[in-house]
Amino acid sequence: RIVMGPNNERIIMSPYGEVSYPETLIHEFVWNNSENYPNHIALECGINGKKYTFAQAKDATSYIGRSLRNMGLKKGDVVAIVAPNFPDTILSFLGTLSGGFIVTTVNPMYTVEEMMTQLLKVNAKAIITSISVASTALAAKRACLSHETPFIVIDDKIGSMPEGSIPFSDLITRGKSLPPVNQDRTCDDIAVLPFSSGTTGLPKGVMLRHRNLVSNIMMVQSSIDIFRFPTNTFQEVIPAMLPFFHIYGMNAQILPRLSFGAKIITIPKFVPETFIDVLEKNKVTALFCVPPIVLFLTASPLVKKHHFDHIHLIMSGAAPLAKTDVDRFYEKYNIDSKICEFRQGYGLTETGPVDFIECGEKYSSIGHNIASCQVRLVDITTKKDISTNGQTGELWVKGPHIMKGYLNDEDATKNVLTEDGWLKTGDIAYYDEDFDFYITDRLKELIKVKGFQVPPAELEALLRTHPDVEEAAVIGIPHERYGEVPKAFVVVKESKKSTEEDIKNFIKGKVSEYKQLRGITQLLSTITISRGF
Ligand code: 4UW
Repeated sequence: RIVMGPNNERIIMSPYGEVSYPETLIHEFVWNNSENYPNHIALECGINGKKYTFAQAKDATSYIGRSLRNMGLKKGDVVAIVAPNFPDTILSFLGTLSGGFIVTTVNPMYTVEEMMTQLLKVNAKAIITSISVASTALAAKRACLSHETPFIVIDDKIGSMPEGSIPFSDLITRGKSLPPVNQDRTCDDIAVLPFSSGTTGLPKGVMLRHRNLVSNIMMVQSSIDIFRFPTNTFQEVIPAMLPFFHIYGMNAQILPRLSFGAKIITIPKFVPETFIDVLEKNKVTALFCVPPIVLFLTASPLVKKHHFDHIHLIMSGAAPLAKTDVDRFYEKYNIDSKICEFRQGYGLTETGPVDFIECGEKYSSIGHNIASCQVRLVDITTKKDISTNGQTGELWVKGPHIMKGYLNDEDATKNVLTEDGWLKTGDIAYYDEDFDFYITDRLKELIKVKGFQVPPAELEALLRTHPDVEEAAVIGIPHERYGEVPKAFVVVKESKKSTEEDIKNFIKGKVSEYKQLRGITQLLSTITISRGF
């Protein structure tokens, strides 16, 4: 398993070998197999039942691309998609790519200020949003983009769209009569710019090429046999409650599963009753979760044994999975762990995202590196490769799935990507005698709340804009349900009178809910104010 590199690096190769993947653009790859099942449902809304077959979805994406070109957008322009999970959100994504553009996915929970920051960093040339988010997205657009920027709204509820917006459905109907777009992009062109703060600092656009996304899907697929292909009598049915804007929802769940013929049932927000309703009404076959949802499965009285009757796979990722939660799950429902398997994945936005998947029953492990993913474990003080199992070091990964770099940020790119292609993850890990890996800690400045990124630097910068604040530092502290929550240490200028409550309120309106220094009772313990140095 170990190959020595030219500079004495100890490279841990994947037990699954090397993967081959097609030189295909991601939006074409997704429909690669669809001619075998054109009339299967590809996308269905878990709220209103709106559906598209594979044939309809594929055509719709082509029409969307044509319409965007027809609006004057040019090859390589960036389109911001700011919408919760709907079938049309996924079609917007694939349609934008088929028009020859780049997508940046924006968290629809963002405040106006957070959206503006991202829109400006990517120089967005169009926005696609949904009615529920439209007023925030419009305010952000008005504040930072030109008046002519197309503002397209997913229009399931007719009549409540902001003035001047373009109904999303028009893109599909008008596109039919427009000429097809020449697919003159290569696999090395950028496809998507999701945002990540990486190992330090503020969120940055992660430049993922078509190649990164396609190779990563095939790296997973050729490593582990988790997924069943459709037949005349069987189709995977997968609820999609993890947000599409985040790389896990995007390229570890929705796009790969769609490309292998699954039916995706979109859930715009994880509301327990909505989720249970989807489980009741559908023969769901696989669940993609973050640890708080695994906890929900084990703890909520709404979840019943029969909900798992057709489920053969439960994936978890984006934050550490507690073995006790998995044990409790099997105990509570008395389900055979060989029939309904738990799998933990590990990865990063910067790696498109999957690097590791656990395939046995070591539930606290992230398992082996997947096909074509090379790994090094580097001692954080000596900077030499770890040579024995059980010792911790920083995890480095390499392969065809690694990002090109951070958009317009060479320094940040150099900090994480070495010249010979190794990505420093900022995570601390060790491996056991079977080369199963375990994440033990984070070296980088990142807090994960329910699997979502909360960059401490962002909160610290905001706190410092408060007139009474002298200095501020933010860390993550463990939280029973969310994994971690942000805690601030704030030094208030001498003679100033701001209270914990004032500072909490100051932050409140400026960042999305999950980034806030939390709840009143928690706040007393999550924010410590000391006066003067
Ligand atoms: N255990 C401990 C884990 C784990 C973890 C991620 O927001 P990002 O950039 O990206 C993600 C990606 C999630 C993901 C990848 C592959 C996969 O198979 C899967 O689930 C099936 C999910 O969240 O945050 C990256 C950071 O999140 C932490 C770790 O610190 C990493 O650098 N992280 N997965 N299983 N920590």
